[in-house]
Amino acid sequence: MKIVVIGLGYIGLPTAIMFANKGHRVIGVDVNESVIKKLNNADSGVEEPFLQKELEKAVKQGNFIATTEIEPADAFIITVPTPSKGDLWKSCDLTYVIQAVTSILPYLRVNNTVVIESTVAPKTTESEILPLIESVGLQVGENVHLLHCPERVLPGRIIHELVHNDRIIGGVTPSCTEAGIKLYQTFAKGRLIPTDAATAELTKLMENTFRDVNIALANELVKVGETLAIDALKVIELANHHPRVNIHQPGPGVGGHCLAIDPNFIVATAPFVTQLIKEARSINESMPMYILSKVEQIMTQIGGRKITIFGLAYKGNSDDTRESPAMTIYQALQKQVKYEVVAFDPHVSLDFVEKDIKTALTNSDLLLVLTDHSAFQKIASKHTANMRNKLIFDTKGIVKHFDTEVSKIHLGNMHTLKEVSIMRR
Ligand code: SAJ
Repeated sequence: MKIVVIGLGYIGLPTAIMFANKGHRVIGVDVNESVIKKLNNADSGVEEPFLQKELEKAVKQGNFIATTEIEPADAFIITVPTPSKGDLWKSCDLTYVIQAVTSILPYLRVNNTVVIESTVAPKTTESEILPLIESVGLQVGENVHLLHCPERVLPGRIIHELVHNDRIIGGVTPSCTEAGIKLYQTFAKGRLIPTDAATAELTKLMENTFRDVNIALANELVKVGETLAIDALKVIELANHHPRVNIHQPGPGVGGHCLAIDPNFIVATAPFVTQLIKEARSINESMPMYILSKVEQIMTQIGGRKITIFGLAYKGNSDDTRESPAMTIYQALQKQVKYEVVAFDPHVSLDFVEKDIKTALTNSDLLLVLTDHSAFQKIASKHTANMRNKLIFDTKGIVKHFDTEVSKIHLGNMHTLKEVSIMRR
């Protein structure tokens, strides 16, 4: 089969490679010339386990070619980004999807399959994409197949999860679903679950919304714990011993390109019946401000000046800073002239990030942990020795540092904040 994959990002590229390594001829299309060049030289350019090896295999066997030009194929898979629009409800911006679908129209032939993998608002495939496909004289469900087939993979495990996760295959008609199952079963080992396009779209959005709402519950619990002087982290730990309870972890907010964006796509399509989703979003969005107010309180109490931020990525062991609450907090503190703010993140290589952990912490008054990178578990006395005030504010519950000289504030003991005093070295 010949397959064109449009958008060679963190989903499109591994998907294209998986098809190629199952013997399909895959044409990967992207607008970014430098990405194309790298890929044709078998350089994936991203840190993702097994991807580089799989790409090398696909390029060597001649089954994968990257280009900026579309060409005729049996199947077209759209994996372009769908950011949030700047409107009232932060609805789904379909610009790239529409551009991608429009670009394949001249090449569409009878019996082709068109897959929208990009995350989209409910009913988009049927109401926005179907009319485009049919504008060239084809009939969806009759002589061309159209479906929504969302991805569910976790960065860091993309290759494994692409193959092994169950997948929702949502055709606009049952024959479209069948065509989708035929296509994906060439590499997927998980169950391919048939449904319709709109159900698939809402399912994908609800998966991420479930996590967003659950995290909001944990974040609200932190505020309750502070008010009642009860350790919220302990409450979560104990509650999760119940066999049917799984409260997520609180933190400085929710980042990334999925949880912070997808719930709004549901709200935007049904704004008057989505109070809980909206409230969860606003609780999670309030967290950077909440953390900032606590930092302010601490710094005032100790008369501190230098703040060292550990972690800018939106989640642990990732270099991704998209929608990162840590970035929001860093930027807000950075604007305040009364503070000297230094950021340290072993995964993020932005210009302003301090690379030397010792320099980052020397004369610091507060070590503010905003990301749960595994490396931060190993923060030890040798790192904190040169701090001016030995104080750690760990918003992710990751630091295991044991040293009676060091005070530790976390989201379970916020009620003790007023007792924080100067711990000069
Ligand atoms: N977070 C918390 N507390 C938690 C879990 C996460 O505050 O208990 C925060 C993280 O720190 C981060 C944000 O939430 O800022 C999102 O992290 P995540 O690991 O929950 O999710 P993503 O956005 O990296 O990936 C999600 C995944 N969805 C689920 O696990 C249901 C992934 O499987 C999806 O493929 C991906 O969204 C996507 O593309 O939709």
